[in-house]
Amino acid sequence: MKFIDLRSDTVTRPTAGMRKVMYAAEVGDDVYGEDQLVNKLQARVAEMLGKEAGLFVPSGTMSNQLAIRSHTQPGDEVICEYDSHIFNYEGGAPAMLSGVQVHPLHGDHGILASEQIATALRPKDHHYAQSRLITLENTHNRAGGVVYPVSVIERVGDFARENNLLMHMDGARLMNAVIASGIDPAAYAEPFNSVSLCLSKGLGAPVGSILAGDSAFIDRAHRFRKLFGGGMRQVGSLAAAGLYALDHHIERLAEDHHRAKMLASTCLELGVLENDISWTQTNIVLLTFPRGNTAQISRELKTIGMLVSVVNDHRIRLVTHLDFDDAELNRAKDILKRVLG
Ligand code: TLP
Repeated sequence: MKFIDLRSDTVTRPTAGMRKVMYAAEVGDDVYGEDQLVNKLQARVAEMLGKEAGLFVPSGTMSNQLAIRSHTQPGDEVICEYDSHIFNYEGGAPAMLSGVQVHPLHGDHGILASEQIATALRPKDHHYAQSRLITLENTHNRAGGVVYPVSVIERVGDFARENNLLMHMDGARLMNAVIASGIDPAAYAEPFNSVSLCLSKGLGAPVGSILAGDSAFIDRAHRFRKLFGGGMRQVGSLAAAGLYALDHHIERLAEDHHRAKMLASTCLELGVLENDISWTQTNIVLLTFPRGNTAQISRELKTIGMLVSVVNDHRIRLVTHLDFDDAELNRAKDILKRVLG
């Protein structure tokens, strides 16, 4: 039986076209800066985000952690959202790799407003950790793929500038936000000192993220990439996959969003959609259940061919992606009705 795999948009396999460019890629040693495809990919993403430079790194986690390490000193404080990936899913790395303290705030569906961030700002007093960095996640994964309103980001940016704080965007799924809103990636990125964009989520590349920022920042991040063990050698074939993803897999994210909406409306009919359907804005659907049921439901879904993510004891996540087509959508709706109807 072929499973319908909705655990994440990271589960996609390179398409035939992508494999072809990977096979044909000319490679060089990127630690020497000699891999031309890596250089091209870094420059292309930096330009797309309106930043001076980019750095190819193995994962979204490394990208976020390099940003934190490069922006902060040990003992600083990083303000983030309570459900953010940085706070929940990166193994406590800010404490371990950067020696910083994380100050999480509960957003509204993952969205932090500047007024709320203002309440977290530490006084300039030796009792306190020094607030240094604000991180925002766009789209917000645990909130269900919610798109950050650009006006909210701009106000947070003004607040950060007025208070001498730096800004990092975890834009693992930034292109989903771009396609859902029609807003230019550079407009989203403008208030941020750094942006991390994943190629291995909705964009369908097998590996890699790009961290972008100004040249001095990227130079620092480059040093920390080496120190964290992320210097890579002949990775042009991975960069080729990333370039292919940028050429072929951005516009099509709209299909993933449409299929997510279709799944959400089935879940709504079944009474298990967590939020109002207007919150299903991109490729993530959150399902809600009485506490304690989710592991059992996930096992039942698996028995008849569907894989999902159990987020916790009352929430299941479905993520649509490149390898999930209309035929699978119809099958997925049937499976959901059979198990949850
Ligand atoms: N998210 C994964 C899991 O770790 C939860 C997923 O399946 O969604 N930022 C955000 C917003 C992410 O969702 C992820 C991956 C990352 C960073 C980290 O990327 P990787 O897995 O490349 O380290």
